[in-house]
Amino acid sequence: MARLVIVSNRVPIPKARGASAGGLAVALRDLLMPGTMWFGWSGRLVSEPAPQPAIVEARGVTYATVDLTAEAHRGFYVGFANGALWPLLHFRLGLMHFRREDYQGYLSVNQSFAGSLAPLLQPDDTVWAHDYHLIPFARMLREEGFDGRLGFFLHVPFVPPSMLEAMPVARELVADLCAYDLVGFQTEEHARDFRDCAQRLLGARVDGEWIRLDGRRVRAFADPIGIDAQSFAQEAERAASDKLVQRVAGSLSGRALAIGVDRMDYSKGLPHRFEAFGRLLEKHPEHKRAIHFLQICPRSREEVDEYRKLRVELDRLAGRINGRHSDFDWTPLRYSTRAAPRSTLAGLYRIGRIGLVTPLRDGMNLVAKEFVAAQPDEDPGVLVLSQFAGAAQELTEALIVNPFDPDAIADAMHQGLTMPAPERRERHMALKEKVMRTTAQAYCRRFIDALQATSFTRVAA
Ligand code: GDG
Repeated sequence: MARLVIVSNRVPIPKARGASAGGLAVALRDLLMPGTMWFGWSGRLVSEPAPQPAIVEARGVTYATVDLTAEAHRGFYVGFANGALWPLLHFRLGLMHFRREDYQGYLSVNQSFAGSLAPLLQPDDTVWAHDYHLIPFARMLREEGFDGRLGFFLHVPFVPPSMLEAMPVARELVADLCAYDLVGFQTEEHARDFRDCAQRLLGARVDGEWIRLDGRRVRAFADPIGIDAQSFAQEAERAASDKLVQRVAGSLSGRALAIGVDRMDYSKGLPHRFEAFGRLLEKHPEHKRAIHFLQICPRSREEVDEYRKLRVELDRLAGRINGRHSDFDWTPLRYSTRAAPRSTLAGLYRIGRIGLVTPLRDGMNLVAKEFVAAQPDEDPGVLVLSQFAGAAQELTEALIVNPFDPDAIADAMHQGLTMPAPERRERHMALKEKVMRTTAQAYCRRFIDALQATSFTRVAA
């Protein structure tokens, strides 16, 4: 079988500290069979990047990484990827800051990635690139002479043509995505929006999942990502003996726990969620002193202004809600910006009576799936899930809410807190069956199979 080469912005070399909070490292863990290569940025900023990638072998996997200069990182990562593409793809045009020089920086980092990887490739390698940092990567790798299979998966949402057109380099981005053989999205809606963009912006012909352009065919399909549900469920069960989980459980004094776990990101709907919790206590005062809301939100991308502003906003809201509702012996909202170890997280989900997953937009949202996998079958909690998370397409037995409406979230929390056990069990069984079926392994297999099938049509079309 052809060697698999994964390419992503950050490379989670085993034991590298601080590299594991993001969704990608968690989701691809099961793909790393001996012989695989993972290529990308080392996470280091240097004044003179080495001409060759650094190579580290761990458990049979080759990790090849390159360094960046602070200036390249600013344009590529802070400026274009996270300052322009991320807000655009999360439907936040007002937060999109486009600067030509950032886009140029984005192109040159992709160019240097392609130039560094090309000499390490064998002709029959299968290359799978991940996420919005690497949109032009396929075109550039082709220009370096690579002719093997090239796939791309977008972890975040995609937007309809009317919104994408606000991006001054929209045509270039769509054309660059079409240089891949296979482009995967979290949901059918995102895949369709991309095909519509190819049609409207490039005049491509669309035939089912296929896009025909300049004598080539590209397939754009939905491949929803999942988690390793079985092992996460076992981890959650084991975590009952975790010291921190026991301390949190003890501190509840029999009260219900509502839990949220998100990178601190404006797409996750955290201010609306905090508001919603305040509304719950006002509209349904029977829950006063009967619930704790724990929000874990590790700090993220603090080099981007919007993220710093979000932190200030959350500090203010948490202070206001606790100031208003606390009692001398009861603090309703606990909020931590430190990352929790994964096993602790699993244990905390398990004792959660309500899982709050209310992003304003999200490609998938793995926390929703982790919460379901961690719940005890005999007395499960209830998932409150945003209609704008990709996960809502599958997890229809959750309480689906509009995340822009704090009252609707509050009402769903109330419904969850008062839901009879048989209904909780019925919903949970249906959700768990789906989470156990659409796993990370199934996602990877589907993508690789599709990539191996589609690439042969590239030349023939
Ligand atoms: C992108 C897309 C898509 C969070 N806090 C801690 C921690 N986490 C883990 C969660 C989960 C992961 O990080 C977050 O994944 P999400 O899917 O929720 O969100 P993004 O980071 O935005 O990921 C998203 C994903 O890619 C995969 O395709 O679903 O839509 O935006 O696994 O558990 N892990 C630990 N401590 C924490 O404090 N250990």
